[in-house]
Amino acid sequence: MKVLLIQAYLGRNESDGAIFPLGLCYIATALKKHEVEMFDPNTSRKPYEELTEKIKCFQPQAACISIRNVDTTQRRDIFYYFKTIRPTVQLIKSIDPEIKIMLGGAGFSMFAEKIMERIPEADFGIYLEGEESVPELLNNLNNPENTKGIFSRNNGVLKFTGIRGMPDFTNLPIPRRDLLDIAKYLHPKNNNIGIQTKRGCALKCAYCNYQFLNGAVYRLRSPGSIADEIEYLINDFNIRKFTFVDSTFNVPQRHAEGICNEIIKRGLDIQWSAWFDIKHFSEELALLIRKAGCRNIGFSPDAVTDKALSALEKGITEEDIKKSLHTIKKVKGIKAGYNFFITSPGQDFWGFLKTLALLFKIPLTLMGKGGCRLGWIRIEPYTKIYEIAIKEGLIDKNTELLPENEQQLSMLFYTNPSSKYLDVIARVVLDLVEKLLLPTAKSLLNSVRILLKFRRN
Ligand code: B12
Ligand code: SF4
Repeated sequence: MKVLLIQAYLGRNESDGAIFPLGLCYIATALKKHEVEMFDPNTSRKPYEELTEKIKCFQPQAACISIRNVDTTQRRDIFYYFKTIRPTVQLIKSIDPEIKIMLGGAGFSMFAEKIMERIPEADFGIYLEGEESVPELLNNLNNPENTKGIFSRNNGVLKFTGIRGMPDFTNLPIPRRDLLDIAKYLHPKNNNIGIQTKRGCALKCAYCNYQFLNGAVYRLRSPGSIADEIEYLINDFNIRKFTFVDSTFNVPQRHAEGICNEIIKRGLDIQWSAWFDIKHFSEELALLIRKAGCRNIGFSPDAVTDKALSALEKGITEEDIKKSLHTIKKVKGIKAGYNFFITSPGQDFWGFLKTLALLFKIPLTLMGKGGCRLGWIRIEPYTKIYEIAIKEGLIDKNTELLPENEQQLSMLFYTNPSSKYLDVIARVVLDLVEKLLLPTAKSLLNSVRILLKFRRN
């Protein structure tokens, strides 16, 4: 069967560049018995026109749309990606109503039933990881009830065949990357090509639904197969920069060490970034990852005070954050970005001030080796923060977490009810810092640099 795999159109150009659709690469690899092509509107100048052309030319019998993000999750950059999905589905059906349309992806699974209701033109929805369910469904298109993990319609009535177990990730083949022009995803600053070394996360941060998406038990790939995948990217595409897209790269720590040792043993000349858990971060590990090519680390301590850290169930302390800063400062060649929430459960006035101070403290401590981003928690389904927000009266059980528009989306960010005024102050301060102070500091620094250069000459 001819199958067209489509990455959902985000509806705008992201300054961080388009993300290479790793999920679709896994699906494409699982469809080895089918004729598969891929299309990413996010790298085209005329997304809908080019999609139309692709469909007319390839004439697929099935189209799989990967809904990775539904929105930005950023309160200061509210944008609702989801609004492009129904027009895309309608466009495909208008070209050929016989094409069977399947929706899937992390963003889809979080709101599966609602999305199927809001897009009645979609034939099927595939819940969670799709490597086993998609090929099985394609073989049973007339009897979808035989495939677990599927939303389908029977005389217009939506049916769900029930949750299926997660695929055996450890033994999945290396995902193919040859169906799109990978060069379009190269970005001067970001590593938009991903490699996945594990699925699942055993940590339980209160705002995160990773356990719903990929389970609470780690499914690990062997260091050898990770290194093979890196060699495939180098040899076939000359890609030497990428991100490990795992929940956290360094948990379990032995696995991370094994991967680094394998990279070093094979002498792979690469540069990569990854998310790291602060608790399991040490100077020895920092030295090892640097030797293996790590250049950028993402940390998500999310809160500063022990009270807020404990309310977010982070399993770390303020002391752990300080230690990590010290390590990054000491180990040359690695940069780190820290993410925090302005207001979270357990946040008080003191914590709020400390959080704002980090905007300056982290860049100054790391002296050009990193920075800090402050944001708000987007209340997502299958999280503890959803329950907390209901308990605190911020939302109620009937609040729709898949909003209709950006206005409704703006109401889905967590703010601590005991410190609402801090929220307003934070937004003003952040605007001031990002729009005025930081640009001024940067241009001042540049002027000083130019002046020094001029004097030297
Ligand atoms: C790594 C990651 C990133 C990295 C990506 C780096 C890279 N080079 O790839 C970075 C940090 C850049 C990033 C950025 C963003 N991300 Co992000 N990211 C993730 C994360 C942790 C993993 C994604 C991944 O690669 N998974 C590995 C692949 C193999 O899995 P997969 O894509 O889910 O695909 C599987 C299934 O979903 C399914 N499937 C996928 N597509 C399809 C299609 C069909 C038809 C079928 C049947 C099945 C199917 O099968 C696949 C194989 O099992 C997820 C969380 C998660 N656990 O999924 C968030 C996540 C996808 N991101 C999210 C968000 C919001 C963003 C940003 C918008 C944040 C921001 N404002 O900057 C941006 C958007 C960037 C963009 N242009 O798309 C949200 C989306 C939810 C939402 N509310 O919209 C998630 C779910 C996290 C969360 N819970 O909030 N992200
Ligand atoms: S935020 Fe990261 S570490 Fe915490 S549960 Fe989610 S994936 Fe795991």
